[in-house]
Amino acid sequence: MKRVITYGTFDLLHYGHINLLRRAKALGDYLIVALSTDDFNQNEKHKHTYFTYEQRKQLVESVRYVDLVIPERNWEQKASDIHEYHIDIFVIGDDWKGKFDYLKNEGIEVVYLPRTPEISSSQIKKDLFDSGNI
Ligand code: C2G
Repeated sequence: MKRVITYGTFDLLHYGHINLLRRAKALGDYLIVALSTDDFNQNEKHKHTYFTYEQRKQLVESVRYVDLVIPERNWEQKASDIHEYHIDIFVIGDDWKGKFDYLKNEGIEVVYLPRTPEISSSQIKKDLFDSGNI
């Protein structure tokens, strides 16, 4: 049983996120998503999300590729998560390429997947604003 983990905010869940989750799951048998909490988004990632953690959790849990959603509370928890959840593969989009190579020291694979072009939560908000729909 190959266990995969990925991390993110996943606000305004869109097909770029789904593409990531689908490919991440395809690398193993069990996919955990560590979902950034509201505090972590605001204080560390400086992201203002449209949906709250609970709302984003409900959405991500409904994705067929996701087996478990846990909170991502800080930048430092990844190494301990890997041991706590017996992870074999860490996956994230290639906008983070190289940033998490240190996790290989925990004895796991680190995989950066190409991002889906032209879609992002901030782009959705901008397009809606520009179109006068909000
Ligand atoms: N993603 C993607 N294609 C897009 C948008 C996002 O592949 N068009 C991927 C990102 O690369 C990431 C995941 O979807 O792997 C979630 O995206 P975000 O919510 O923007 O994640 P981020 O804020 O980068 O959080 O500790 C790691 C951070 O929590 C990662």
